[in-house]
Amino acid sequence: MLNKSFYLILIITSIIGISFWIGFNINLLPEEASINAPIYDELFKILFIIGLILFIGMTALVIFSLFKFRKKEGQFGDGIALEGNLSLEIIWTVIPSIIILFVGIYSYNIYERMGGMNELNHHHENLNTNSEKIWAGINKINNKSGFGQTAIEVSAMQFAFLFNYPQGEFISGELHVPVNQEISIKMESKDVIHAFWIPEFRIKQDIIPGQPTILNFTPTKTGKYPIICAELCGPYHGGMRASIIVEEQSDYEKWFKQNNKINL
Ligand SMILES: [Cu+2]
Repeated sequence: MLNKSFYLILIITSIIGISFWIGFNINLLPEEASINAPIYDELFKILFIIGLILFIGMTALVIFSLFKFRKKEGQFGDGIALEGNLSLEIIWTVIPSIIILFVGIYSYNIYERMGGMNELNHHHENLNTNSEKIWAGINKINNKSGFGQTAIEVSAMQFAFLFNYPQGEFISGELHVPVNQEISIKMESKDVIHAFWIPEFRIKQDIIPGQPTILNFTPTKTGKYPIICAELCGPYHGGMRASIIVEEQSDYEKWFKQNNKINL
């Protein structure tokens, strides 16, 4: 008996150990290119490890059962009927409840740290929003009122994104932003629900007709990253993509000057 539980503990410990090792050493996500990314990835790692423990544990149990409970020679029927197992039922109710509760609270904490729980409707100095209500989004992480230095308006329509730079009064098909600076985007849809998603930044927000939403983020790496519509919005939804170009401050200013329609 002691032998049996010893092996059981050994197997469970090694499954947990292997899951943690894979979780911390194998990265399935694209590169981290904004200050939101490392925060989000913490949660992903934990979810990945929980998933691995379940997957490896279940697979091991199925393989074990295939051999252990094979039909024996001369065996007919299914054996004695079993009715209920209170301790087993308590275990498989309590453990998942604890896991779900932990994931829920931890997700809330991550969303809060990314600025998702911050008040959205204080003064927006840089955008002519008047008293327009912002319905949803991610605010600045430091929860300072107002928009970041670089304020950009995003229009989404079937099947494109357009980027309006109010400070230069021009519209671009590509989103250019300076690196290591807080960017604020206000998003509106011309038709149906779209979503603004940059996988490398780990941010995503719905764009809803008649209900403006915002996103605040700070890119940390220069480069070109995809902007993807993540809400099935029509037959060419799959082609609704744009690019965000994160560049050094000087390159960004050069690009901005080339496009600027004010003070020419
Ligand atoms: Cu779309």
